[in-house]
Amino acid sequence: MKVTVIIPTLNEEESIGEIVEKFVGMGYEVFVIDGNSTDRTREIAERKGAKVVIQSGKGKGQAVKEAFQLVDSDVVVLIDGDGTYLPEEVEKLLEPIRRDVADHVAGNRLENFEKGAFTRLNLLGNKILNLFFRLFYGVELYDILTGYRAMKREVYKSFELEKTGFEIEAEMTVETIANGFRIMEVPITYKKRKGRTKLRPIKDGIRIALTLYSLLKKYSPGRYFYFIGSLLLFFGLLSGAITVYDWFRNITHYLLAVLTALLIISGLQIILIGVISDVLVRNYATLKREIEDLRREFRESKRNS
Ligand SMILES: Nc1nc2c(ncn2[C@@H]2O[C@H](COP(=O)(O)OP(=O)(O)OP(=O)(O)O)[C@@H](O)[C@H]2O)c(=O)[nH]1
Ligand SMILES: [Mg+2]
Repeated sequence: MKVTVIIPTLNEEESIGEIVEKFVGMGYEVFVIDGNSTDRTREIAERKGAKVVIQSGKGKGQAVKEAFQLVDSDVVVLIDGDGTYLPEEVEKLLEPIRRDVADHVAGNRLENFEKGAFTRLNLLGNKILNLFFRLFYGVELYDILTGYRAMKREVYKSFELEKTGFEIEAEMTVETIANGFRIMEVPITYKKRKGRTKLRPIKDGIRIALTLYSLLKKYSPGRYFYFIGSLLLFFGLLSGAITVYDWFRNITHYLLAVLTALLIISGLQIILIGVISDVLVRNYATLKREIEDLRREFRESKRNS
């Protein structure tokens, strides 16, 4: 199993050296994708034995996406270059993949983090976004925004990533489950960052929340449509109640009656669209998963014969 460690960096000279050194020491290939750092990040990474490429665009998301195109290993490990994650814990992420119980393993930071690793705002933001994710997606994950994960080739090559910034973590999580792959979390250590943060908590937090809602269309369009449909239905029933109530009092609302019909009919139709698209998406995910299984069996039987 060939493993490549991908590290997106932007001005991380204080921490990048140690991370690259440790992974190279363990025998892994290291690929640093840099966002045009103005400090010594690239120089240090190269000296410690990493392959360094400057990303063609902007943002962590764009960098990760580009790295996935340039790398073609059986497994990639993605880790931030700020010294918050421990290279020596990489086996924890790789072990479920080796045992073939998961296709994507995410390091959960929220169980065991060093004091000061999260600001109060970041911790709260993470908890809210994860809760939002569990409610809307119905998948039991507790740290969807972690920066330490391992993925099989099938998974990272299947991504159709669109976001260029810090929404990328949410996008990778959703794409994995939408494509029918098995994702699991393992607890990892999370330390206080060296160097300066690139995250703007409020702005990026809102972007991540909007991304999670819009991606729902892809994973479970049903839930996306139920929300809008129920809203129309609610107002339709409300105006209907007023119309009928007044009709008994000998007041007739012609316009309101038309509006009621429109709201109720379109609300119900949108909900129905939701039901249909849910069925379609679910079947598609199952189909994709089965094709993957077949492909794997085929490859294995070819290898054995
Ligand atoms: N290539 C590239 N890397 C980036 C860019 N922005 C951030 N990064 C890297 O992505 C990783 C995560 O960024 P951080 O600033 O640590 O964001 P965070 O982990 O969400 O926030 P903190 O809790 O402050 O650490 C770090 O290794 C950054 O250097 C970018 O535009 N391009
Ligand atoms: Mg960080």
